[in-house]
Amino acid sequence: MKITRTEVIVCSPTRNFVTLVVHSDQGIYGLGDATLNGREMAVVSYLEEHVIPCITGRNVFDTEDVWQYLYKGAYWKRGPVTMTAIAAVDMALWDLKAKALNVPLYQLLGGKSRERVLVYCHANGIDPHHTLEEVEKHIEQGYKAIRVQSGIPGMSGTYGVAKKGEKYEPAAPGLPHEYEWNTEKYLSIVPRLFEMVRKKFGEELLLLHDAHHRLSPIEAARLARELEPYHLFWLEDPVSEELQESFRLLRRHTTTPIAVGEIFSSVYDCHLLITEQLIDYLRMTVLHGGGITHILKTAHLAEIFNVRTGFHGATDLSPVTMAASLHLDLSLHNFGIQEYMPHEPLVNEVFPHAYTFKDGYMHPGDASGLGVEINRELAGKYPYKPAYLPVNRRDDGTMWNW
Ligand code: EZ4
Ligand code: CO
Repeated sequence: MKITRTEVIVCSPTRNFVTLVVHSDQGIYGLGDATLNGREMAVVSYLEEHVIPCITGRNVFDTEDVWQYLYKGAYWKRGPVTMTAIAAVDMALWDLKAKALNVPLYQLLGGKSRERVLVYCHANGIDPHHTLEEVEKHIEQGYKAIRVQSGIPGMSGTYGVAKKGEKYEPAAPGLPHEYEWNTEKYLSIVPRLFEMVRKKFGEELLLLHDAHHRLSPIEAARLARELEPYHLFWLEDPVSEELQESFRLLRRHTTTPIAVGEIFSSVYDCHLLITEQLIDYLRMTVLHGGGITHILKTAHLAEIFNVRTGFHGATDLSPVTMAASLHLDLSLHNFGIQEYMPHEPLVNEVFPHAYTFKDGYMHPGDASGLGVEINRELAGKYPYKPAYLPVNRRDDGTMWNW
């Protein structure tokens, strides 16, 4: 089966998505997500100018060779733009292969290791009391695991938290907004927040928290230690992820489990974290981590070193990535948990899909391939709109991580 024609579709049904459609000479096609939040058009150009001309005519089944050709053949390796573009091609080819064989993708990844996929949702409030209300709502919806984030009184706007009554969406139209950041205020509120949550909802609920790379290693160690009595499922992105060695310091000080990696783009961002067992959960996604071919290798390495997966699943990943993640989650033996931030109904209309949610668990469905379609006509009604994540400044005016 040969690749004949490849299209890139950019649309913005409430937020931007880039989708690759790879057609074959057997009349079927595969879908790949190519969305790099806030840098969408760089991937479009990389694909259209440099990738698509090189893959036309290749055999759809040769996913390993195509991957190596795009990665090693480019001379310029790694980086989020490159790896997202390669991932889009790779996902689309695996989708095509599974469709051609008429099996759901997970059957090509080792079959089922479990019957359903544990997911966690987000509960965000403008202050701790509002956050408790949000936790309660999500428990009522059936969630067994909840990421808890709260606005910090005295700080205008906190990343990861929507204004009261609004739905949380990380990217905003126009140029980047600016938020304030104050580490001391943050560090003093978070342990109190989790104390309140445990008191109100008991021990059984799985609790997670995301520090969004904002702490120094020793600050992160303090927070992780102070959170120990509340038994978190994980503390995510405690420190900036660029320096893998930072995690050594953190690990020496705490038994709170650590997750990191949603912005990693290859195994070379996390090989030390995995082989030294400095983390418990790896968040690198199938989308920003080079596709199914590369995430499989990385996840298998992690399995050997007792690190589990906890794939990124925010709304900036399209339903195509959500489906790919769920097929991996069902089959990888060292799966830990899957993030699930439901898309707006309009996004689900543009990308009809076979995956389902029930009682805190998801399933990729048994449609062949990834089990996702794209409604081109509807997608065409929502053209690309520039949007960015906010930037953060400390109160002394210097830039801090998002
Ligand atoms: O901020 O995907 O764990 N999840 C997250 C996300 C990210 C967004 C960035 O666009 O940190 O909410
Ligand atoms: Co995160």
